[in-house]
Amino acid sequence: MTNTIATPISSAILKDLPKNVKGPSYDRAKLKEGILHIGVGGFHRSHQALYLDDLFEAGEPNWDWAICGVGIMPQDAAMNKALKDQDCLYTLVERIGNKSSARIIGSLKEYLFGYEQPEAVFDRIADPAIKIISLTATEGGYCFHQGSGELDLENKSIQNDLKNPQKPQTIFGYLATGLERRRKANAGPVTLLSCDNLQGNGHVAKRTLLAFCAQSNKDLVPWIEQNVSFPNCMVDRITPATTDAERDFVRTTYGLEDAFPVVAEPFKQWVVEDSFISGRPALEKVGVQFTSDVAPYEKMKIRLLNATHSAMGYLGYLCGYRYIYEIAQAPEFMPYLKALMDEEVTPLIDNVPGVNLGEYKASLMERFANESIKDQALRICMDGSSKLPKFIFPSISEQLALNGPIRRLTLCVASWIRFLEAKDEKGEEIPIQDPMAERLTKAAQSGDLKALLAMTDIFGDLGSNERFVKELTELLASLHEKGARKTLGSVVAGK
Ligand code: CS2
Repeated sequence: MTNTIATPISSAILKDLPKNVKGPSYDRAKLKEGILHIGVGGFHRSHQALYLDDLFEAGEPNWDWAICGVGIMPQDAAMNKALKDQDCLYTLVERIGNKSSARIIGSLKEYLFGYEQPEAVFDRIADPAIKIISLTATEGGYCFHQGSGELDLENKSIQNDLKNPQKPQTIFGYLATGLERRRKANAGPVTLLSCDNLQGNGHVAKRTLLAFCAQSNKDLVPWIEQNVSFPNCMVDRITPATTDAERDFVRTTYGLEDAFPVVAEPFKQWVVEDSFISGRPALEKVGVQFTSDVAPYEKMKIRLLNATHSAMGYLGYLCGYRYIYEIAQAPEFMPYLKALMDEEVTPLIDNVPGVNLGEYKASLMERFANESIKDQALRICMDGSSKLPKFIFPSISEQLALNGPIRRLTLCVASWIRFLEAKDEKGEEIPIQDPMAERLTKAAQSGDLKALLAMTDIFGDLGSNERFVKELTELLASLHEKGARKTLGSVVAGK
């Protein structure tokens, strides 16, 4: 913490911002909420909220698409307080090299803390002015079983929501109660736009929501089928978690006191399937790509960017690195990451219209190496139980079916399992953040690989593939016997 005197963010400072900070030039009072967004974290605020802010800057007739943000997790209390204290304004800083630019984003008009006021969220879902409900619920937030692909009805939070529809814990409980109210109020159709890193995120959202409603509100199922559209989309922007370092940076560089700024890389991308049942903002004016088939973009992004992130995160952490840029710049990692992308993932990627995969991969390596955003390895290592099944396992399964190479991808799985043992090579504790941490760490520490792989809700049927199990066993043994660096060296050497 530094002692610089800084101006707290609020509407009042917008007319007199520091010279090096941009703010909304449009009149926020004119904005009306047309989008309800569940999951207002760093990513939503660096991505969707920015695109809308850009759109409002572009002028009329777009004023009906402001965002009403919603937080449903107890840990959203800090965001709730920050946004309420700051009139829903926050600083978005883009950083690369020694350049940075800051801007106050005005597209978020209101924030509802559903954890404390679920009724307010249900009512807003039923408000006819809301035409789009968008989601960043994280990969785990859709609660589906990896083996069957179906909603996991055994999940404790899902069971809570089926029993307590007025005090839900998951997106499904909020959506079911809110949409039931919308149906009864005759408030019209609505789009449910998932913005999570899942292939076919719209399909997943539809399948899981309908499965939930089949248990909770049967009559709602046909209404949803006719009145809700579920576009798929690919979203991309590397956005580290906000820490005191970002708050200090905003204070010292821009003279602003922001309880929850967000720092991101300059790159951003959004490719969206154009199926919005109740209309949509003209986001094509500000760089969003609308298309009829998002699948190739999603697959490319998730299997290359997110997968390589995971491979860097676990193994990099075990090697003693704490930031993604350090790992991306480490000479010993480069050939590993390149071979993982080129040999094990690229052959699985279909032609992506307008994209040269070679250039795409080179740009990923540059983005990973961005040292000024200081993306944390531990942010990437969070929630492995829901990330690996989406980012890594599908490529392994597809390569197994082709009898293709899986060594580097399997090293990522072995590193994750070694990471889950929760003690590093120096005997220091590894902080595991995963809703399944207890179960996974117990199995990883007992060295019972069979028991781990038997968790089909995570591993699907990978545990029954002999070749995969053999390679995983070897790599895990090497991580224990030789350590992370030497194991990386042997995999790079083709051993
Ligand atoms: C990361 C993503 O969490 C992760 O594992 O790979 O958050 C990544 O930074 C974003 O998807 C980039 O668009």
